Amino acid sequence: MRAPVIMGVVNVTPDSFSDGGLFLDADAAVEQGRRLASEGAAILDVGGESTRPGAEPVAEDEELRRVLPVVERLAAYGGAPDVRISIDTTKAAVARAALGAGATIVNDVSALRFDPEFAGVAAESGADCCLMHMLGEPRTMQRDPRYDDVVSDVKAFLEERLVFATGEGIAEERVWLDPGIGFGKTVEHNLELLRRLNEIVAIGRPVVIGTSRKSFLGKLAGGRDEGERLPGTIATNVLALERGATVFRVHDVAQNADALAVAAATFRLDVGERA
Ligand code: PMM
Repeated sequence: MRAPVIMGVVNVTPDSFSDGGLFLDADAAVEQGRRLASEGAAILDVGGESTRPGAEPVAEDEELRRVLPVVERLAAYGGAPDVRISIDTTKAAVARAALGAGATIVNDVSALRFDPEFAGVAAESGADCCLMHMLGEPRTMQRDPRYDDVVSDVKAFLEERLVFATGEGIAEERVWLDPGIGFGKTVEHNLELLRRLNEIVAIGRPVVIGTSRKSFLGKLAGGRDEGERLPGTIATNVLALERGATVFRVHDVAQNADALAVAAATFRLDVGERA
């Protein structure tokens, strides 16, 4: 089992900051990133395209316009000495530009499936590369998702993507895997993946888990709104740590960091180790 690493979410989408206006959005995102780093995030995950259920794709130039200034400024001074920047994108051009601006991790929720040039960009850069499972695409993924056995299906998918990635020249030790909580999954699918997360961990690569504020937590807690899902988020993260997850993608860094510090100390893990 590895020490937990916290990845703080920095979404630069029009709905993520209420002020409106691009300049304000960038300023707010940078400020948010620095705060999350000071609260204990070892990684800041910058994203300019919403992947929520039903979300429409964003054009490449618009995505670049949103994320690039934020990556540049956070990479120059992220608010903590050794904070790393991750770019949450499915587009090779956005990944390339972000890596050029100082990002050292690519987080592709399509696991190299949406853009044929993505794997090459990741391979060339030597960046760490997170590959996530998603059934279908964000616009339609929550329409009646079905699996034979969700854990075996997701595991087989991630194993296949790992083989594909290494075949494209991405070093195996650079690959992280993510079961994609909420991406084409019912409440029961998400719970089964958490319950049997050790089977995904058994692939042998670091596992990233992103439950933060997701809708299944609201449903399970009697209909909680997004801002009221932190206790549910913490419960899932502690369980995921126990089952061997390494990277925890969260919006509320300080509170998750405390919970994971206590859980990690109980498991005798070295808390606060950087990825
Ligand atoms: N979830 C979202 C976006 N990017 N990346 C990874 N690796 N894992 C996730 O679970 C994940 C992700 C959607 O969440 P948000 O809209 O709250 O950022």
